[in-house]
Amino acid sequence: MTQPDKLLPQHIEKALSGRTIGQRIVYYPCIDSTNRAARDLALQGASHGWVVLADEQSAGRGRLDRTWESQAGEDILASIIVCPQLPAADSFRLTMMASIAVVQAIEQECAVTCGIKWPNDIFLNGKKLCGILSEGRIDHDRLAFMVIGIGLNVNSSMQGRGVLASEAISLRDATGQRHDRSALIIAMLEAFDRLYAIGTEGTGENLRRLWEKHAMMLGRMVSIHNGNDILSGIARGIMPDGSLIVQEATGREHIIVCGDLSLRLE
Ligand code: BT5
Repeated sequence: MTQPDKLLPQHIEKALSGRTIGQRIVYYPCIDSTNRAARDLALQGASHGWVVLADEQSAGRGRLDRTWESQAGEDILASIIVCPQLPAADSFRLTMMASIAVVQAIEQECAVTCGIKWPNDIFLNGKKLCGILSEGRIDHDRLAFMVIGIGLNVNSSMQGRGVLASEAISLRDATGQRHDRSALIIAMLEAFDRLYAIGTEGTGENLRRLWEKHAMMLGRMVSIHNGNDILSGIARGIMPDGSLIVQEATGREHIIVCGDLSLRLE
């Protein structure tokens, strides 16, 4: 593929027919943020499984009001609406499902292996390829709905884009080829649909194990930066609620709750 590919929402919807996730695709050529649009749709009663897609975002968001940058018509900007029957404490499972779905779709469609970096990033060749932003509404300690936003760099290039040039990567940067965004979206939503069934049952242990299988930092030295505090140790695993287990050189284990932290691989 040498030309920019067009996103074809009806084609995507058709390919996903019979599945819950992706049963309805709401497409915008340009929007401020697919997460914002999906949240408004959910508040207006959109059903579980609806997906918002855009070719361009004018105000793409990361966590803590950070900015998500993308190039018009080149990347994947998607937000999945789900209404899980889960306690709010289990919300991290949705981020896990999305992370694994992205890794599996890229492996299937592009034959590229990437890894999950706790808590919400997908990395390739040591650089950030994809970010996930899960936001939702809680009613009486249960999740009323969640919006899972996925920003995946596909055919854009990071060259000449300031700090992104050294810290971020696209599939095209890594492979030298353009990739079919619609095929990737279909594979990703199919995987999310499968993982949703696994991840919403029981304690979510099977999902946790799958996540750990793709996690790039387990068994490696990491440092956790929280303001001026730095904790260094080996990442040992993840708790069912998404907290990271880090073991210091003394053998003492710390449970790191996902928040305004940054994790670096040493
Ligand atoms: C994230 O936040 O990584 C979550 C990003 C989620 C974006 C999607 S796009 C569809 C949906 N609609 C939205 O409005 N958002 C979601 P965080 O962990 O806070 O990382 C944000 C940081 O990643 C920024 O401060 C930059 O340093 C970096 N960044 C920005 N754009 C990037 C890109 N295209 N590729 C890699 N890194 C990027």
